[in-house]
Amino acid sequence: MKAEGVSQMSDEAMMLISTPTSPFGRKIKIAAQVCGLKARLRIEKGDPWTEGDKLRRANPLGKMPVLVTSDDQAIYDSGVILEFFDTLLDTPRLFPTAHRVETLVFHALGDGLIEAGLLITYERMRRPAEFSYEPWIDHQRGKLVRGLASLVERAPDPARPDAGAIAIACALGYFDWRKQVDWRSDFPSLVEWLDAFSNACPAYADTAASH
Ligand SMILES: N[C@@H](CCC(=O)N[C@@H](CS)C(=O)NCC(=O)O)C(=O)O
Repeated sequence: MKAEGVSQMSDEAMMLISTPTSPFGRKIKIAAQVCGLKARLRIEKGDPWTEGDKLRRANPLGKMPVLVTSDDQAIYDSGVILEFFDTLLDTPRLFPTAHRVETLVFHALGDGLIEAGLLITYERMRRPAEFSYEPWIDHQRGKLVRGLASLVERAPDPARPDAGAIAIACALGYFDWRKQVDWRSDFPSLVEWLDAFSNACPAYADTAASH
């Protein structure tokens, strides 16, 4: 699969390699609905832990999500896939021109929250308990606490499902599942933010995985 030279496509189908629970994959599923591209997506399950899995063939880093176009071009990571979706529209919706830099920063914050949460979860689930290193977990949790506190001060408009709001909503949904932080108790104003986002963007509820 080629990873370079992405060509503009017509209405052909695209394969999304992900899992039902991947928070980065959820960003893509929500964005596809927001952009009216959902019908073109065929979702295939990837497995980062298995040698020879289609995920590793599509992305040498073995990370999901990966989008594979009808002409067999592999596009990753999730932020690049979002940028790619925008190129298929007449007017960008995920990184709107009028708010592009602000959206990129909120998107980076959402991704960073997911990454820190993922590192905590991997430390707990993948590393044998006797090797688990609590200061590292605390270091990652610090990112979650500071990041969420910054969102209490200033968050993207929850009524506008752009890439920044989508990434932050997926981070909060991921913490609901894996409970790296008790964000609903510690940051109650973000509960209101997520409710408002969910009302404005039905794709959020549609993409909730049954864990
Ligand atoms: N920066 C990447 C991160 C993707 C990522 O870390 N995905 C996780 C699953 S949610 C994964 O594939 N982990 C397996 C691994 O890191 O080997 C993106 O935005 O797509």
